[in-house]
Amino acid sequence: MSVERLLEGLDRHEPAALARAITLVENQRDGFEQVLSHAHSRLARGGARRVGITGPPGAGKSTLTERFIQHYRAAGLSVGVVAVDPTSPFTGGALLGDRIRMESASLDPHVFIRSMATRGAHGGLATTTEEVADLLEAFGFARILVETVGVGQTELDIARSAETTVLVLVPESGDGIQTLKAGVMEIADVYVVNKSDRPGADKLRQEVEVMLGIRRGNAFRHVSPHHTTQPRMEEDGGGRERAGPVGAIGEWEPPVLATVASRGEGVAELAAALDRHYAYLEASGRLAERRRQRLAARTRAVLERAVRRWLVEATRAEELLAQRLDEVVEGRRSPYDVAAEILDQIKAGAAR
Ligand SMILES: Nc1nc2c(ncn2[C@@H]2O[C@H](COP(=O)(O)OP(=O)(O)OP(=O)(O)O)[C@@H](O)[C@H]2O)c(=O)[nH]1
Ligand SMILES: [Mg+2]
Repeated sequence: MSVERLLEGLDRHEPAALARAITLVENQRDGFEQVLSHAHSRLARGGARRVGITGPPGAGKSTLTERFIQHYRAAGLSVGVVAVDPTSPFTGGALLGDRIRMESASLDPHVFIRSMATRGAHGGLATTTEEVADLLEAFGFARILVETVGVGQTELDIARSAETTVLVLVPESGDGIQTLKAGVMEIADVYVVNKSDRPGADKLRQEVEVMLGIRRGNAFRHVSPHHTTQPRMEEDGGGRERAGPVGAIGEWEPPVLATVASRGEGVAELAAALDRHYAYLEASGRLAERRRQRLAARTRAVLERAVRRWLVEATRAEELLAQRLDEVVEGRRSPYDVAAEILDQIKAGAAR
Protein backbone atom coordinates (compact mmCIF):
# COMPACT_ATOMS: atom_id res chain seq x y z
CA MET A 1 0.00 0.00 0.00
CA SER A 2 1.36 3.41 -0.93
CA VAL A 3 2.04 6.08 1.63
CA GLU A 4 -0.45 8.34 -0.18
CA ARG A 5 -3.22 5.78 0.24
CA LEU A 6 -2.27 5.39 3.88
CA LEU A 7 -2.49 9.14 4.46
CA GLU A 8 -5.88 9.21 2.78
CA GLY A 9 -7.03 6.41 5.06
CA LEU A 10 -5.85 8.38 8.08
CA ASP A 11 -7.66 11.47 6.86
CA ARG A 12 -10.81 9.37 6.48
CA HIS A 13 -10.30 8.28 10.06
CA GLU A 14 -10.00 4.56 9.37
CA PRO A 15 -8.71 2.55 12.33
CA ALA A 16 -7.12 0.08 9.90
CA ALA A 17 -5.04 2.90 8.44
CA LEU A 18 -3.97 3.91 11.94
CA ALA A 19 -2.88 0.36 12.71
CA ARG A 20 -0.90 0.22 9.47
CA ALA A 21 0.66 3.62 10.12
CA ILE A 22 1.82 2.45 13.54
CA THR A 23 3.39 -0.68 12.08
CA LEU A 24 5.15 1.44 9.48
CA VAL A 25 6.54 3.74 12.16
CA GLU A 26 7.45 0.89 14.49
CA ASN A 27 9.48 -0.81 11.79
CA GLN A 28 10.74 2.42 10.25
CA ARG A 29 9.74 1.29 6.80
CA ASP A 30 9.89 3.53 3.74
CA GLY A 31 7.66 6.53 4.10
CA PHE A 32 7.35 6.42 7.90
CA GLU A 33 8.77 9.90 8.29
CA GLN A 34 6.33 11.22 5.72
CA VAL A 35 3.46 9.78 7.76
CA LEU A 36 4.82 11.34 10.96
CA SER A 37 5.34 14.64 9.24
CA HIS A 38 1.71 14.55 8.11
CA ALA A 39 0.63 13.73 11.67
CA HIS A 40 2.64 16.60 13.13
CA SER A 41 0.48 19.26 11.52
CA ARG A 42 -2.45 17.86 13.48
CA LEU A 43 -0.74 17.91 16.85
CA ALA A 44 -0.82 21.59 17.64
CA ARG A 45 -4.58 21.87 17.81
CA GLY A 46 -4.55 20.84 21.47
CA GLY A 47 -7.04 18.96 23.55
CA ALA A 48 -5.09 15.75 23.83
CA ARG A 49 -3.26 14.80 26.99
CA ARG A 50 -0.61 12.15 27.44
CA VAL A 51 -0.17 10.17 30.59
CA GLY A 52 2.76 7.82 31.16
CA ILE A 53 2.12 4.93 33.52
CA THR A 54 5.13 3.05 34.72
CA GLY A 55 6.13 0.76 37.56
CA PRO A 56 7.45 -2.69 38.38
CA PRO A 57 6.07 -5.82 36.71
CA GLY A 58 2.69 -6.90 38.00
CA ALA A 59 2.00 -3.65 39.88
CA GLY A 60 -1.42 -3.38 38.25
CA LYS A 61 -0.61 -0.92 35.46
CA SER A 62 -2.82 -2.70 32.92
CA THR A 63 -5.65 -2.97 35.42
CA LEU A 64 -5.34 0.74 36.14
CA THR A 65 -5.20 1.46 32.41
CA GLU A 66 -8.46 -0.40 31.94
CA ARG A 67 -10.00 1.64 34.75
CA PHE A 68 -8.76 4.84 33.16
CA ILE A 69 -10.33 3.79 29.88
CA GLN A 70 -13.67 3.27 31.64
CA HIS A 71 -13.32 6.55 33.48
CA TYR A 72 -12.53 8.61 30.38
CA ARG A 73 -15.11 6.85 28.23
CA ALA A 74 -17.75 7.65 30.84
CA ALA A 75 -16.73 11.30 30.44
CA GLY A 76 -17.13 11.03 26.69
CA LEU A 77 -13.39 11.10 25.94
CA SER A 78 -11.69 8.82 23.45
CA VAL A 79 -8.63 6.91 24.62
CA GLY A 80 -5.56 5.60 22.83
CA VAL A 81 -3.20 3.25 24.66
CA VAL A 82 0.38 2.34 23.84
CA ALA A 83 1.69 -0.55 25.91
CA VAL A 84 5.46 -1.01 25.87
CA ASP A 85 7.42 -3.75 27.52
CA PRO A 86 11.10 -2.95 27.04
CA THR A 87 12.17 -5.95 29.08
CA SER A 88 10.58 -8.58 26.92
CA PRO A 89 12.03 -8.74 23.41
CA PHE A 90 9.91 -11.57 22.10
CA THR A 91 6.37 -10.99 23.19
CA GLY A 92 6.89 -7.28 23.64
CA GLY A 93 3.89 -5.78 25.33
CA ALA A 94 1.68 -7.97 23.22
CA LEU A 95 0.26 -10.03 26.03
CA LEU A 96 -0.55 -7.00 28.05
CA GLY A 97 -2.28 -5.30 25.15
CA ASP A 98 -4.17 -8.38 24.16
CA ARG A 99 -5.41 -8.88 27.65
CA ILE A 100 -6.94 -5.43 27.75
CA ARG A 101 -8.22 -5.71 24.24
CA MET A 102 -10.22 -8.76 25.15
CA GLU A 103 -11.97 -7.02 27.96
CA SER A 104 -14.28 -4.08 28.36
CA ALA A 105 -12.83 -1.84 25.70
CA SER A 106 -12.65 -4.32 22.88
CA LEU A 107 -15.59 -3.21 20.77
CA ASP A 108 -15.55 0.48 21.46
CA PRO A 109 -14.46 2.46 18.37
CA HIS A 110 -13.32 5.31 20.62
CA VAL A 111 -10.68 3.14 22.21
CA PHE A 112 -7.53 2.01 20.46
CA ILE A 113 -4.96 -0.19 22.15
CA ARG A 114 -1.62 -0.97 20.69
CA SER A 115 1.25 -3.00 22.07
CA MET A 116 4.77 -2.18 21.08
CA ALA A 117 7.24 -4.94 20.52
CA THR A 118 10.73 -3.92 21.49
CA ARG A 119 12.20 -5.66 18.48
CA GLY A 120 10.43 -3.17 16.25
CA ALA A 121 12.33 -0.21 17.54
CA HIS A 122 15.76 0.17 15.99
CA GLY A 123 17.36 1.97 18.87
CA GLY A 124 15.51 4.79 20.50
CA LEU A 125 12.52 2.97 21.91
CA ALA A 126 11.49 6.17 23.65
CA THR A 127 11.45 8.06 20.35
CA THR A 128 9.46 5.36 18.61
CA THR A 129 6.95 5.24 21.45
CA GLU A 130 6.52 8.99 21.26
CA GLU A 131 6.02 8.77 17.53
CA VAL A 132 3.31 6.16 17.97
CA ALA A 133 1.67 8.40 20.58
CA ASP A 134 1.83 11.22 18.03
CA LEU A 135 -0.07 9.09 15.55
CA LEU A 136 -2.75 8.43 18.16
CA GLU A 137 -2.99 12.09 19.04
CA ALA A 138 -3.15 13.15 15.40
CA PHE A 139 -5.90 10.59 14.87
CA GLY A 140 -7.88 12.49 17.47
CA PHE A 141 -7.68 10.55 20.73
CA ALA A 142 -8.29 12.85 23.66
CA ARG A 143 -6.33 10.84 26.20
CA ILE A 144 -3.24 8.87 25.38
CA LEU A 145 -1.99 6.43 27.95
CA VAL A 146 1.52 5.08 27.61
CA GLU A 147 1.99 2.03 29.77
CA THR A 148 5.51 0.77 30.27
CA VAL A 149 6.83 -2.02 32.45
CA GLY A 150 9.85 -1.47 34.60
CA VAL A 151 11.61 1.19 36.59
CA GLY A 152 14.86 1.59 34.67
CA GLN A 153 16.11 4.49 32.62
CA THR A 154 14.50 3.40 29.35
CA GLU A 155 11.09 3.04 30.95
CA LEU A 156 11.41 6.42 32.56
CA ASP A 157 12.49 8.01 29.29
CA ILE A 158 9.38 6.55 27.75
CA ALA A 159 7.11 7.61 30.56
CA ARG A 160 8.42 11.13 30.78
CA SER A 161 7.69 11.91 27.19
CA ALA A 162 4.13 12.18 28.46
CA GLU A 163 2.89 15.36 30.07
CA THR A 164 2.14 13.59 33.30
CA THR A 165 4.02 10.59 34.64
CA VAL A 166 2.40 8.19 37.07
CA LEU A 167 4.53 5.76 39.01
CA VAL A 168 2.64 2.72 40.25
CA LEU A 169 4.07 1.04 43.31
CA VAL A 170 2.72 -1.90 45.28
CA PRO A 171 3.25 -3.00 48.87
CA GLU A 172 5.32 -5.96 47.72
CA SER A 173 7.58 -3.91 45.45
CA GLY A 174 10.53 -3.52 47.77
CA ASP A 175 12.69 -2.93 44.73
CA GLY A 176 10.47 -0.04 43.82
CA ILE A 177 11.23 1.82 46.97
CA GLN A 178 14.93 1.00 46.60
CA THR A 179 14.92 2.60 43.18
CA LEU A 180 13.07 5.55 44.59
CA LYS A 181 15.77 5.93 47.21
CA ALA A 182 18.38 5.88 44.49
CA GLY A 183 16.63 8.86 42.98
CA VAL A 184 15.80 7.17 39.70
CA MET A 185 12.08 7.49 40.15
CA GLU A 186 12.06 11.11 41.09
CA ILE A 187 10.56 12.06 37.82
CA ALA A 188 7.01 10.99 38.59
CA ASP A 189 4.34 13.67 38.89
CA VAL A 190 1.89 11.42 40.67
CA TYR A 191 2.68 8.38 42.83
CA VAL A 192 0.20 5.59 43.30
CA VAL A 193 0.28 2.78 45.79
CA ASN A 194 -1.87 0.20 44.06
CA LYS A 195 -3.06 -3.01 45.69
CA SER A 196 -3.90 -0.96 48.73
CA ASP A 197 -6.07 -3.86 49.83
CA ARG A 198 -2.82 -5.64 50.69
CA PRO A 199 -0.91 -5.35 53.96
CA GLY A 200 1.82 -2.73 54.02
CA ALA A 201 0.12 -0.28 51.67
CA ASP A 202 -0.19 2.52 54.23
CA LYS A 203 3.38 2.04 55.32
CA LEU A 204 4.61 2.26 51.74
CA ARG A 205 2.59 5.39 51.14
CA GLN A 206 4.15 7.02 54.17
CA GLU A 207 7.61 5.93 53.08
CA VAL A 208 7.14 7.45 49.67
CA GLU A 209 5.82 10.67 51.16
CA VAL A 210 8.75 10.92 53.53
CA MET A 211 11.11 10.24 50.64
CA LEU A 212 9.56 12.97 48.54
CA GLY A 213 9.59 15.28 51.53
CA ILE A 214 13.30 14.67 52.07
CA ARG A 215 14.03 15.40 48.44
CA ARG A 216 12.13 18.61 48.89
CA GLY A 217 14.10 19.42 51.99
CA ASN A 218 11.21 18.87 54.33
CA ALA A 219 11.19 15.42 55.80
CA PHE A 220 8.07 16.04 57.83
CA ARG A 221 5.98 17.43 55.06
CA HIS A 222 3.42 14.67 55.38
CA VAL A 223 3.06 15.25 59.11
CA SER A 224 1.92 18.83 58.86
CA PRO A 225 -0.96 19.76 56.65
CA HIS A 226 -0.13 23.44 57.09
CA HIS A 227 3.31 23.55 55.58
CA THR A 228 4.08 26.36 53.22
CA THR A 229 5.63 25.93 49.86
CA GLN A 230 8.87 27.70 49.19
CA PRO A 231 8.98 28.54 45.52
CA ARG A 232 12.12 27.31 43.86
CA MET A 233 13.46 26.18 40.56
CA GLU A 234 15.56 23.14 39.97
CA GLU A 235 16.49 20.83 37.18
CA ASP A 236 16.97 17.10 37.34
CA GLY A 237 19.77 15.40 35.48
CA GLY A 238 17.67 14.87 32.40
CA GLY A 239 16.98 18.54 32.00
CA ARG A 240 13.35 18.28 32.90
CA GLU A 241 12.27 20.64 35.55
CA ARG A 242 11.13 18.99 38.73
CA ALA A 243 9.15 21.87 39.98
CA GLY A 244 9.42 25.54 40.45
CA PRO A 245 7.55 28.75 40.15
CA VAL A 246 6.54 30.59 37.08
CA GLY A 247 4.93 33.77 38.23
CA ALA A 248 2.82 33.26 41.29
CA ILE A 249 2.49 29.52 40.92
CA GLY A 250 4.55 27.45 43.32
CA GLU A 251 6.07 24.07 42.77
CA TRP A 252 4.10 20.94 42.00
CA GLU A 253 4.08 18.60 44.93
CA PRO A 254 3.60 15.08 43.64
CA PRO A 255 0.70 13.49 45.51
CA VAL A 256 0.92 9.93 46.78
CA LEU A 257 -2.41 8.22 46.23
CA ALA A 258 -3.84 4.83 47.05
CA THR A 259 -5.78 2.63 44.64
CA VAL A 260 -7.27 -0.82 44.43
CA ALA A 261 -7.33 -1.01 40.66
CA SER A 262 -8.94 -4.44 40.60
CA ARG A 263 -12.00 -2.95 42.30
CA GLY A 264 -11.75 0.50 40.73
CA GLU A 265 -11.18 2.17 44.08
CA GLY A 266 -9.28 5.45 44.07
CA VAL A 267 -9.34 5.70 40.29
CA ALA A 268 -11.53 8.82 40.17
CA GLU A 269 -9.19 10.52 42.69
CA LEU A 270 -6.20 9.50 40.60
CA ALA A 271 -7.79 10.87 37.44
CA ALA A 272 -8.55 14.10 39.32
CA ALA A 273 -4.87 14.35 40.34
CA LEU A 274 -3.89 13.98 36.68
CA ASP A 275 -6.27 16.81 35.79
CA ARG A 276 -4.80 18.96 38.54
CA HIS A 277 -1.30 18.30 37.27
CA TYR A 278 -2.29 19.23 33.75
CA ALA A 279 -3.94 22.41 34.99
CA TYR A 280 -0.74 23.20 36.89
CA LEU A 281 1.35 22.68 33.76
CA GLU A 282 -0.92 24.97 31.80
CA ALA A 283 -1.16 27.71 34.40
CA SER A 284 2.57 27.72 35.16
CA GLY A 285 3.60 27.93 31.53
CA ARG A 286 5.37 24.60 31.80
CA LEU A 287 3.16 22.90 29.29
CA ALA A 288 4.35 25.17 26.49
CA GLU A 289 7.91 25.00 27.80
CA ARG A 290 7.94 21.20 27.87
CA ARG A 291 6.40 21.01 24.45
CA ARG A 292 9.19 23.19 23.08
CA GLN A 293 11.85 21.08 24.76
CA ARG A 294 10.22 17.89 23.54
CA LEU A 295 10.07 19.08 19.97
CA ALA A 296 13.71 20.17 20.07
CA ALA A 297 14.69 16.78 21.49
CA ARG A 298 12.60 15.02 18.88
CA THR A 299 14.16 16.93 16.01
CA ARG A 300 17.60 16.04 17.37
CA ALA A 301 16.64 12.38 17.72
CA VAL A 302 15.33 12.25 14.16
CA LEU A 303 18.49 13.91 12.90
CA GLU A 304 20.71 11.48 14.80
CA ARG A 305 18.71 8.56 13.48
CA ALA A 306 19.07 9.86 9.92
CA VAL A 307 22.82 10.39 10.35
CA ARG A 308 23.25 6.87 11.70
CA ARG A 309 21.33 5.43 8.77
CA TRP A 310 23.30 7.55 6.31
CA LEU A 311 26.54 6.39 7.89
CA VAL A 312 25.66 2.75 7.39
CA GLU A 313 23.85 2.95 4.09
CA ALA A 314 25.50 5.76 2.16
CA THR A 315 29.09 5.91 3.28
CA ARG A 316 32.05 3.54 3.28
CA ALA A 317 32.18 3.54 7.08
CA GLU A 318 31.34 -0.16 7.43
CA GLU A 319 33.77 -1.14 4.70
CA LEU A 320 36.59 0.91 6.23
CA LEU A 321 35.82 -0.57 9.61
CA ALA A 322 36.02 -4.09 8.19
CA GLN A 323 39.42 -3.27 6.70
CA ARG A 324 40.81 -2.00 10.01
CA LEU A 325 39.19 -4.43 12.38
CA ASP A 326 42.09 -6.89 12.52
CA GLU A 327 44.44 -4.16 13.60
CA VAL A 328 42.01 -3.10 16.32
CA VAL A 329 41.56 -6.67 17.52
CA GLU A 330 45.34 -7.20 17.60
CA GLY A 331 45.76 -4.06 19.64
CA ARG A 332 47.80 -2.25 17.03
CA ARG A 333 45.19 0.45 16.71
CA SER A 334 42.44 1.69 18.96
CA PRO A 335 38.75 2.05 18.10
CA TYR A 336 39.29 5.77 18.64
CA ASP A 337 42.03 6.10 16.02
CA VAL A 338 40.06 4.08 13.55
CA ALA A 339 36.83 5.96 14.13
CA ALA A 340 38.67 9.26 13.68
CA GLU A 341 40.25 7.99 10.47
CA ILE A 342 36.91 6.79 9.12
CA LEU A 343 35.32 10.11 9.96
CA ASP A 344 38.14 11.98 8.20
CA GLN A 345 37.71 9.87 5.09
CA ILE A 346 33.97 10.38 5.06
CA LYS A 347 34.40 14.11 5.49
CA ALA A 348 36.93 14.09 2.68
CA GLY A 349 34.25 12.78 0.38
CA ALA A 350 34.49 9.04 0.74
CA ALA A 351 30.71 8.86 0.64
CA ARG A 352 29.56 6.68 -2.18
N1 LIG B 1 -5.20 -7.45 45.20
C1 LIG B 1 -5.10 -6.66 44.15
N2 LIG B 1 -4.75 -7.18 42.98
C2 LIG B 1 -4.65 -6.35 41.92
C3 LIG B 1 -4.91 -4.96 42.03
N3 LIG B 1 -4.72 -4.40 40.83
C4 LIG B 1 -4.34 -5.37 40.00
N4 LIG B 1 -4.30 -6.57 40.66
C5 LIG B 1 -3.93 -7.86 40.10
O1 LIG B 1 -2.52 -7.88 39.90
C6 LIG B 1 -2.19 -8.67 38.77
C7 LIG B 1 -1.33 -7.90 37.82
O2 LIG B 1 -2.09 -6.86 37.28
P1 LIG B 1 -1.72 -6.16 35.91
O3 LIG B 1 -2.69 -5.05 35.72
O4 LIG B 1 -1.59 -7.15 34.82
O5 LIG B 1 -0.31 -5.58 36.27
P2 LIG B 1 0.75 -4.90 35.30
O6 LIG B 1 1.49 -3.91 36.13
O7 LIG B 1 0.09 -4.39 34.09
O8 LIG B 1 1.66 -6.13 34.95
P3 LIG B 1 2.79 -6.23 33.83
O9 LIG B 1 2.27 -5.52 32.60
O10 LIG B 1 2.99 -7.68 33.64
O11 LIG B 1 3.99 -5.56 34.41
C8 LIG B 1 -3.51 -9.12 38.16
O12 LIG B 1 -3.80 -10.41 38.60
C9 LIG B 1 -4.49 -8.11 38.72
O13 LIG B 1 -5.80 -8.63 38.81
C10 LIG B 1 -5.30 -4.45 43.32
O14 LIG B 1 -5.53 -3.26 43.50
N5 LIG B 1 -5.37 -5.36 44.32
MG1 LIG C 1 0.55 -4.71 32.22
